[in-house]
Amino acid sequence: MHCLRTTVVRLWPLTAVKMAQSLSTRLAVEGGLRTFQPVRHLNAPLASEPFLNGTSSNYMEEMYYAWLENPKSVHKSWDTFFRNASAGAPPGAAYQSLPSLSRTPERLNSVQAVVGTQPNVEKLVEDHLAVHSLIRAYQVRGHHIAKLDPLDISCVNFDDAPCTVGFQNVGIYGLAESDLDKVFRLPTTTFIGGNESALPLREIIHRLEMAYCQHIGVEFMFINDMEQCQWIRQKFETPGVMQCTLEEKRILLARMIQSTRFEEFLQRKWSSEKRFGLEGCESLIPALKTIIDKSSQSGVESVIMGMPHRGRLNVLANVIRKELEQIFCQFDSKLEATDEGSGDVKYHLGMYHRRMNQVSNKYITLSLMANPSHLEAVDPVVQGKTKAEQFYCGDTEGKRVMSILLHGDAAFAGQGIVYETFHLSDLPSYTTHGTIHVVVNNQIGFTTDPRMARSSPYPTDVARVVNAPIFHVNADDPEAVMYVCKVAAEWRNTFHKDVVVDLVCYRRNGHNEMDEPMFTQPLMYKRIKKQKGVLQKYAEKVIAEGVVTTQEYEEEVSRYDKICEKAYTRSKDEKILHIKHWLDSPWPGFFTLEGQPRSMSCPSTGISEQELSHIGNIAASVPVEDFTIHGGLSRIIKGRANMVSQRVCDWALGEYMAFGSLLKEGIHVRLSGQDVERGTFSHRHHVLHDQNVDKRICIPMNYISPDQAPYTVCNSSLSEYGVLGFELGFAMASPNALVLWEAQFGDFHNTAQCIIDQFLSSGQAKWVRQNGIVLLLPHGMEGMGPEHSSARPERFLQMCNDDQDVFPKLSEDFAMRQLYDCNWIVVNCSTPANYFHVLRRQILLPFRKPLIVLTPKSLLRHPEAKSSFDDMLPGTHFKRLIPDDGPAATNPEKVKRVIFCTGKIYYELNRECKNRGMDQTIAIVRIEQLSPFPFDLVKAEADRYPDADLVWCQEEHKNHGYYGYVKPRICTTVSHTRPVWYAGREPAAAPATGNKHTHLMELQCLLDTALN
Ligand SMILES: Cc1ncc(C[n+]2csc(CCOP(=O)(O)OP(=O)(O)O)c2C)c(N)n1
Ligand SMILES: [Mg+2]
Repeated sequence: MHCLRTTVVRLWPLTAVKMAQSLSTRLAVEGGLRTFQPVRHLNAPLASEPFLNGTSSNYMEEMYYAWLENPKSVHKSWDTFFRNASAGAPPGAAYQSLPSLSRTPERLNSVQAVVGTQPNVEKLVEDHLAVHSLIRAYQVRGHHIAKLDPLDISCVNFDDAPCTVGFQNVGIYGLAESDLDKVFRLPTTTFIGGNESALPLREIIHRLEMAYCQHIGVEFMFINDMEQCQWIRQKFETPGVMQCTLEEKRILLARMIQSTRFEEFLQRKWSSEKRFGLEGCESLIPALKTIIDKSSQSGVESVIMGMPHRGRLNVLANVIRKELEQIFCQFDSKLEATDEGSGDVKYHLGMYHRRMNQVSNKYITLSLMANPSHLEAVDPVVQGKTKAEQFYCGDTEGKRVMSILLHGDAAFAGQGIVYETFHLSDLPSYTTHGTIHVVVNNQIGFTTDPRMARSSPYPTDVARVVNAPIFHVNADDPEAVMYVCKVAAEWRNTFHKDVVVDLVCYRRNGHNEMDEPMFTQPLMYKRIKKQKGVLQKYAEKVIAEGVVTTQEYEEEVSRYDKICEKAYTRSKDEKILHIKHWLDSPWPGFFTLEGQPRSMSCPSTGISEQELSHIGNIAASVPVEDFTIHGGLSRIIKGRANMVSQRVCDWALGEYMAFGSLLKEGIHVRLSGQDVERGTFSHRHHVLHDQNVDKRICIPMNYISPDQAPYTVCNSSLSEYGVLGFELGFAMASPNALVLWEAQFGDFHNTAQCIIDQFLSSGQAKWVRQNGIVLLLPHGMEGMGPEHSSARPERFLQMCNDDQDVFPKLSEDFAMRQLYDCNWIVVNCSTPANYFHVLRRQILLPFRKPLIVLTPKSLLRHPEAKSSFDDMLPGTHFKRLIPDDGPAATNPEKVKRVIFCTGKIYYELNRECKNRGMDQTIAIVRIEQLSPFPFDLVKAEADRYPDADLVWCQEEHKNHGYYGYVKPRICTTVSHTRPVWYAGREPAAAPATGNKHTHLMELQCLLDTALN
């Protein structure tokens, strides 16, 4: 049963012993790094220093770290103390009072001027230390006692002892009530004084409570950068800094009206429809608008947003400003969509809109990315798209394009992708230079309360890993919300780092409007029923303040209601639904005005001899002077030069040719993934490292031609979900870039399964949005054990949308039509030339489809897996199927068996077949493009050998690999007139054996079956 929880407020300073313990640990850890030896263990001795007590230890810690940085930055007395302490002085002996501290007449006079007649200097120092400690305690833990929860049932549970703060409890800090009216000098680490450098203790406490313990709770003291901490202190401590102007209040009220009345309107018109309303967090709308206004004022021209279900329609209507009738007609289930594809529910669709920002008077483009139900999955996609837009407009510092991510409290804490996305935030090839995160913290996730949903006190703690400040705010105080949003936007604009706004609110209805929350949260919902709406509360406040009159307020309400009513009437006239109108990433110019491809053909993907040798020579060179490469690499480069002179390519060189030629044609190429720069298998070496100069690198691919497009190759963080999502987002921004993500080994793609299922395979069907991303999945059964062997092609093939039972109508443009109709392309190339062609085809196609390439491991160095330049010249193209080109093909009537296969097994089959002298009677046919299935070419092969057995051979186990996909399609091709036999491993649970010997036995056995 849900029970009301009260925040246990805690502002304990650390006790002296605790402090000493922590300090001693840190000294021990850091001592080695900072080279002062021997490390003194300060545990007991520190606690017994005459002047140290609980109240001064925080202060001492500050002094200590300052001293470590620069001994001159602290007073001489501290310098002496820390020197003595670290040199091992016995307890009580480290401290030496200095003449300057106690005896200088001027100093004494100035101190006495502050505190009046102070007979005891030691007491004076102690009291100041206590006050400084108190100030710091508010800065660190003021948010523990801020009134953040509109319902006052917050579940935030800090594992500290309970503590009372306020005037009556200063004793905890070693101060007496009689000290309240004494004046204390303020440290430079606070701004509560405004223009004053000293204040009475009573006023100090009052101001700290105003800054840190009202409706805003600021978490920032974990930030390592002192300048950033000071910046935040200034933003929240400066007296009067949070006050709004009359104009701001009026705008805020109008926005609160829009937000609230929009939900009410939907509720009135469609009371039984799910919409995941915003009731209980209506201030989200003014919050986002404030962030956008502020950012636009500072020069941001494009904002890319990602958000979950809650309040999405409201954001579309009132933030992005989608036409209301377009939103309303989505509620009409009878409206038919004109566009291809299966569409999506209204609270998943995206949107793109450019408009004038009224506050900044500048144009701004807002886009909300379409997303699946899978919470937080859109986060990296938004970041990738943002990065791409920054890249294309040369915005290297994130000043013109930015992202905003919205989150639910349960999802933010629970979904690992949040963490994975945060870890991209500061990486050079992935940073978007600061994201503003807004959490709709309604203190519940569906039916689960936070006590059961997370182990951290706040749902936002994950953001601490990247030193992002976190502003918690009571969402029932719209002015406080406004203020933190303003600061968040300024923070992003100043430091270009992530920041989190935690809107602590509630959810007035159930999870959706049909859901009964009282089943599971009875007390919470009894409280919510009594809770006055935030608009009503705010309207009463501003009317009482005289900001607006009741009449003005009511007029504004009815004005907005009328806008909704009119749009509702117009929505009735809509006859058809255009999913295209909900496109989040249009590609102007790429399609016709009707959204169709400009042609249905693909030119030859070959390139000229001259170009092949030029790119080959670049691949075989170090194009900068005085650059020492590793000896092993010199050999590789020499090998490349040899290949170029012999007019052949291996796999890496084929890839080089594809990338280099596209770059030369002005197509940006971006290759990202774990260790892609060198290549997991040490074959690629796209980034050369000077062996003598640290961090000096050279990327020869950027030296192909002076007017080429830039090449980006980037080793990524060790995340598949995050990085694949990011690259998918990058590929979304423009059709004129080849964006590739490579898995370290193909099977690791499954930790990114959500991106594959929800975006790649089904994205176009749901959101009429194409994407040309390429997935490179190294794989192959080579006795490396159950992992690293299979890229799980069966998973990709199972999701292909072509019909296994229908032999398609063949036409001249059959191959293109098939590609146009498919949801993605799956290939397994057996030659470098074919790999080269398929990569180039990706760009030369007049439309975009995701391309899944099952790439090889052993073929990277296989002497036979080489291609002649002849196969890459103008007029050549990607081969969907490679027929047998040996003796079998010359005399097809002699052929007894046709073995269809794909990828590396071809080389094993071919060798074995030749060794056994069976190449006259057995034809081996490679299916290079598995999906869409080359029905036409397979039919031609089957017809060529009419009397032959048909066999599918694969190295994977029977329930894995390609068999399940290929067999029914071959059967359909031959109209079920001939059986398709299987040669491969037996069904198994694991993708491969862990035993090398067994592996070889299995291989021999499958080759025997195939050839026997
Ligand atoms: C990855 C994922 N798992 C489960 C769900 C099912 N689900 C939908 S909403 C929801 C609760 C979300 O809670 P919260 O993030 O706090 O957002 P709120 O609905 O409270 O705004 C859950 C579990 C989902 N959509 N996505
Ligand atoms: Mg929630």
